[in-house]
Amino acid sequence: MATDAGTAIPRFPPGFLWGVSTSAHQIEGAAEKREPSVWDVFTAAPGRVKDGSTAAVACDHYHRYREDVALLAGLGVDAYRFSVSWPRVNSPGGLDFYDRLVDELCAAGVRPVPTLFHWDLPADRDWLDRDTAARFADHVTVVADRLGDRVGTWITLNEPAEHTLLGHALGTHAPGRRLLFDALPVAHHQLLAHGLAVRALRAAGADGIGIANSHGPTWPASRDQADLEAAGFYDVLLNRLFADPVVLGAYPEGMGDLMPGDVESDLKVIAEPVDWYGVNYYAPTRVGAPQGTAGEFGGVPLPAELPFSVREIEGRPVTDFGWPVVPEGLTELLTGFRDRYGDRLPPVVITENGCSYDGVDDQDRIAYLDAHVRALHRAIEAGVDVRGYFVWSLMDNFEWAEGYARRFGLVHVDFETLERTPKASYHWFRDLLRTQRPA
Ligand code: GBH
Repeated sequence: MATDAGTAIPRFPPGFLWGVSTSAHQIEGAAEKREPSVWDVFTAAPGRVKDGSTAAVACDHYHRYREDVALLAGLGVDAYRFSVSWPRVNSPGGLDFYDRLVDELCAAGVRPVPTLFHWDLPADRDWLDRDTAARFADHVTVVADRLGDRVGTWITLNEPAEHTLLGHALGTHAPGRRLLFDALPVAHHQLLAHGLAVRALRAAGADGIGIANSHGPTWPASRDQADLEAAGFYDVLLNRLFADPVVLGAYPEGMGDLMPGDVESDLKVIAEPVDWYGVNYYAPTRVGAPQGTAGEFGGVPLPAELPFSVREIEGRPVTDFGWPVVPEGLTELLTGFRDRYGDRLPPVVITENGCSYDGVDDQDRIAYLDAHVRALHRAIEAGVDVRGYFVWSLMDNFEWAEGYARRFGLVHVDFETLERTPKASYHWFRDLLRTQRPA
């Protein structure tokens, strides 16, 4: 994979932002100190999470955030991407937690980068309701008013594509709906929420605003017309449906007609200019025409009636999750974005990249990250304006429907004792950051 491993990683441009990411529901715990989210309701029902676990305690970051900020400082990152739990902000004293966290980060010299929604919707809200978009903007205003004096970089939403697909189309994530294509309003309402959030942030005097969308190249299974068409449709559904409205102010051809409400006027809100565009990258997807089974998406079996099928990418190492390791997919994705969106594409930040492997001596994670950082540098050399790179994740955490079985962290967490142990990859990333900016 990393054929050039061993030679030094090239120097990134001055001011390039290095960071790590987490999300509230996956690390905080202290569930009793906040209102329930759709994820609390979802995981309370049996059979939803593989190991039967919940995020009631998770990494207990709510109580251990000082220790975790010390780990960030030891790593030497410029920035820390975390998420603000909307149900916690709704609870008495909830915002105080983020106030303390931001203070601690600032004192440690780490830039706070809050995401305002990372899938933990208050249990009494619903993305099928248009009104949720407006209520989200209210939440954003409350957070910005409180933290805005110390926060200069904001993320509206995390991966509305995955939240739509897994949560509302396939039902393997909260809230567990299986609406297939009837889930499309959930995508539109989240995009509208994004646009309203950008406006709310600007009104609160904030800038440095972006979104974190998940993207990966779609590889057609063959050059046959049927495979090309199926792959094209998949690409529209998972990539362009979420990038085009934000970057171009338009839905891909035919998709706007499937969305609710006054789509043209909503698109003006959705296209509210952002300062940068966040990309979460894990792997490409190989897609062909429908066949007997539709394959899997990130380990989730797809229903056979879909107009495409996801095929295995052969001849590649896979992570513990079974996802193929394809670093050059990151270069391809970013140069493809530049070619498609041209001058309309804002500066890009990689807001997530990482892999699940077990073990504290995680040489496989080091190989993955090393190869992806090099692939990112190649995109910069090819002229893509990339301003930052965040590893998913700072520490092992609650990996949604997989429970605690998948470990994405640079820091190992023992979920019995909650003890944190930096892995080999933590030391590797720390050393990389040192060589990227010598004294
Ligand atoms: C992100 O989701 C989330 O933002 C984060 O909360 C989560 O913990 C993290 O990633 C790790 O899962 O089957 O090879 O085609 C990303 C989810 C990543 C799921 C790419 C589908 C397809 C890989 N997506 N994946 S593959």
